[in-house]
Amino acid sequence: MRLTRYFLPVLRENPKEAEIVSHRLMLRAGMIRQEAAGIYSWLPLGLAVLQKVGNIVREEMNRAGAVELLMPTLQLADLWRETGRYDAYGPEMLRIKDRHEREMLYGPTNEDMITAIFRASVRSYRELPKILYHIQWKFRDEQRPRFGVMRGREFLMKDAYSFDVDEAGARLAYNRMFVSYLRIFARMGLKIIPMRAETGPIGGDQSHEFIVLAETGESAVYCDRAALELPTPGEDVDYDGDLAPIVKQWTSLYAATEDVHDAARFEAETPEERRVATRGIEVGQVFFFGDKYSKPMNALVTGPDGVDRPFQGGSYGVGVSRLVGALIEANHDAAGIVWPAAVAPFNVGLANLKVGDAATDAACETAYAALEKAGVEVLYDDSDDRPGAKFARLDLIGLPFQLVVGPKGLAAGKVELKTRATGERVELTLEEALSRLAAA
Ligand code: 5CA
Repeated sequence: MRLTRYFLPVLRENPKEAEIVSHRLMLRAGMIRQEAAGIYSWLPLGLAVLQKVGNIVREEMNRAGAVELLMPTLQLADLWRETGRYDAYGPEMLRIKDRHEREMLYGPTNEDMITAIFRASVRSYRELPKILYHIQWKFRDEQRPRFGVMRGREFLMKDAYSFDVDEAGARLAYNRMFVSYLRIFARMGLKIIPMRAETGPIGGDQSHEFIVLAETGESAVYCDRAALELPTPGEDVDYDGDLAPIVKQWTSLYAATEDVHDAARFEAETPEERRVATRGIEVGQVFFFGDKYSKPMNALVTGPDGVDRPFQGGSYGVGVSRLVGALIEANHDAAGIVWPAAVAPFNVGLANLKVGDAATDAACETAYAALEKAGVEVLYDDSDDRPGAKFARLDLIGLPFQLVVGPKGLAAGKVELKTRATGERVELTLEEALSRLAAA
């Protein structure tokens, strides 16, 4: 992508409304624009990251055997009346009427709708187990939307739903999703800790929140430092095998959110030097809720014994748009964002230090074409801004590598390759630089 063709409205000043670093950097780097409280446009750079995050979630859901579908954002109130949630949900639910005065709502979650989808076609335990998911915008009219995309009103969520004939099956589905979450966040370079949590309006008797430790997080959390060193299951993890030992390993150390924290237990179970009391960002939450939705909605399956009973369910959410903010909280420095490669909007920023200089332009065009051909995503700064402005902008938007091409270096046969995370710069021939980037 050529910068002169792109849309990257970076801000020079620090926006006053931004209280935390990720919000400030997302606004400054031209990733988002606020349209109303807690409602954002995703500008091209922000959208590129949002899509990378969404794709990692999708790949890992598919690997774990979940199947993607897409449900609408707008839902009928009557559907939610079947489970009693239309009245229970309160002012966080955005209620709307269509032209026929039919009551509708902008979905804050989809348990009720997926249960209706299931009820319409599944009859027998032979069709189970199943896990269905979608990645769709949600709306929750949060009392205090804040911190940019971290607590928005409109936000992108991956929500998965599991269907099993009995509780033992549902616990297996929970484990599958639990392990897949460990992989999702590790692939993004995030250290997370699963913590016991309350179930809130989703309900059920078992739940874990997946928490990124961060001082700017919204929840107070308590955990054992040793959890940060646990191994992530590999790509070859057998989702049809026994996942209970992995889940047990990750849930045996003390880790709890404020709502369920038990100070006496924390002290008894955790050696003092390993006790961490800090704050965290909840990037995902998994719930086992049994027949909470299937029972009132009469979504029955015939078991092997010939008896019909409500299916046993769970739901599994990932805050896709919140993750973009959480990733910045975990990856930034004084100059700006430092994207982990897996979610970077481009791999390389190519800076032409003297647009109009024939040799520099030619070298940049060669580099640009070669990188694109090698499948390396590159943002080519072909603007006529001063070098200082180019460097500052590239540091701000945080691409993993900067390839800097100027007339002086070229005269000596060299370009400069900078690694954003370490600040390391090396002088190389253009060919060397290109082959390093193609291999990175
Ligand atoms: N139906 C269940 C799971 S599928 C559910 O709604 N779970 S949830 O309420 O925990 O939300 C799932 C994830 O969405 C949360 O872990 C969080 O990362 C994200 N999320 C929730 N509310 C917001 C919000 N207001 N802004 C941004 N992300 C949010």
